[in-house]
Amino acid sequence: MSNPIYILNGPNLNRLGTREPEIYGHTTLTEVEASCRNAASGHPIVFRQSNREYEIIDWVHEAIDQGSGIIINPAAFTFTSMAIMDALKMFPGPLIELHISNIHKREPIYHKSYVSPVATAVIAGLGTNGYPVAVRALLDMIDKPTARP
Ligand code: CA2
Repeated sequence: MSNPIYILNGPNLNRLGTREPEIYGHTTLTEVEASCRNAASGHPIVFRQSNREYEIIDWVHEAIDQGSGIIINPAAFTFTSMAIMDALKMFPGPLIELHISNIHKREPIYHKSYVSPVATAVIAGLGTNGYPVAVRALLDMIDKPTARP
C-alpha cells in the first residue's frame, strides 16, 4: 500500500457551506472530503481539519514520517503562522497550498502567505473544486517526481 496523501484544513473550515456562500460556495467539508477520495481513485488519503495550530503542526510531522504528499488549506494560519511554515519546510515531498477563494483578489491582509514560499504549488480561486484538482496534481507529482519544475 502506498503512503497516504495528507489533506489538512485550518480554522473555521469545519463550518464550510454554512456562511459566506458568495465567497466559499455551499459545499460542506464532508462533501469536499468525498470529492477528494473520488479524485484519488483508491490512493489512501488522510483528511483532517483543526481549529488548533499545534494540531496542524503535529499532523505535518506525521506526514513527514509517513505521507507521500500534502495539500494544505491553512485558512487564517496562512497569514500568521511561522510555526506551520517551519513544519512544512521539513516535508521532503510535493506540497500544495490551497485556497478556495482567490486570496490575491481580496483585501491586502490576505496577500502575504507564510506558506507559499515553502510550497511546491499554490491553487487559489477555484472554489471547493480546487481540492480534487489539487489531489490529481499531487498524485501526478508523486508518480512523476522529475516532471516538477
Ligand atoms: O479561501 C480560502 O480557502 C481561505 O483559506 C479561507 C480562510 C481565509 O482566512 C483565507 O484567507 C482564505 C477562511 C476560512 C473560513 O472558513 C469558513 C467557514 C464557513 C464558511 C466559509 C468559510
